[in-house]
Amino acid sequence: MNRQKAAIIGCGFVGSSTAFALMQKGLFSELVLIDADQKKAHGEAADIAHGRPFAHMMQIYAGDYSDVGDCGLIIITAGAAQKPGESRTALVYKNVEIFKNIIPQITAQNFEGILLIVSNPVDILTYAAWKISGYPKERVIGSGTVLDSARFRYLLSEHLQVDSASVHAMIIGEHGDSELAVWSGANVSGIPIHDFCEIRGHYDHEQAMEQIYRRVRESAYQIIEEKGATYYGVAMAVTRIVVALIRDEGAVLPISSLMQGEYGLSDLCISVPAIVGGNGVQQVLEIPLNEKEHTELLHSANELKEILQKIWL
Ligand code: 6V0
Repeated sequence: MNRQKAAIIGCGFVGSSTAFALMQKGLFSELVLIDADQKKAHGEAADIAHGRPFAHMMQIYAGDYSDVGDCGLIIITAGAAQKPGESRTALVYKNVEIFKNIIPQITAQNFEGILLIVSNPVDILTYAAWKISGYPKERVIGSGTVLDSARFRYLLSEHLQVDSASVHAMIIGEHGDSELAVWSGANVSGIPIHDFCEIRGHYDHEQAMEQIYRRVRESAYQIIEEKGATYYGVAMAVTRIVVALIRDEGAVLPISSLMQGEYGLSDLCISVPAIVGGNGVQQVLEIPLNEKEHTELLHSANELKEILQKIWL
């Protein structure tokens, strides 16, 4: 296996933006782009390759499944995307069928690396990829609520006028309408969020919490309404996960992975904080949640379970 070689399957808005972001990180020496529309994959590869003199040495080219066997990482961004007003779960049947086509073509190549799923609904498709591939659970990761948590930290940082890197806060659960904000653990450099709000002159906690959470949840809908798709934010979120994997960081990120008893959940993929390193998911963490948050997490898991019961894998 060549850990410096990766593939992206699906070169639409999200796949090509991710390739562009990865080119600038200099993590890989070889990046293969695969799409059902080969012409598109070729065009995206050429466009990004032309920026190489300003970035890092990396071969980027349009390929096919015969190129993925020795990859250390495959990122899947193929599939239908949300239309204005459409929920992520509405994509499920179409995209599960696409995964039934893609995953066996990967396993046929004796791929031994990590599968990183980005297509929506990401928690359902991460479970589908795990189930169809038969790979160990640590090797199948969904981008989960890494993007939602970034949106959350960004909005909190705007509210409080501090650097978003100093804001520690997470969205967990489904990457979708039933996700929840872990307010009980949110802090700015160790100062509990409500205390920090007061330091910055904000006392309207209930109202601000509701508004910020609503804006996080509605971000994708709003952007899709305004420009048709979301891709730069997710490309940066995916790049963050890839850095953790390739540099074997042991970073704690709210990715989607298989639950086996954590939080009382099992046999589904959902986003909760996990330690992410070179071999994928090193450990799922059970962070402290208050009663309301725990109930909301169980509700979110139930929503996913209901969808899983309706699909055949
Ligand atoms: P897009 O621009 O329509 O691109 C999808 C691409 O997939 C197209 O180029 C298709 O040709 C290709 N494709 C379809 N079927 C196959 C197949 N069987 N094999 C190979 N390629 C195929 O969509 P976009 O890039 O905007 O979105 C891609 C997926 O990412 C969607 O499911 C989105 O909902 C999802 N997103 C996930 C996010 C996350 O945080 N996890 C965020 C944003 C979008």
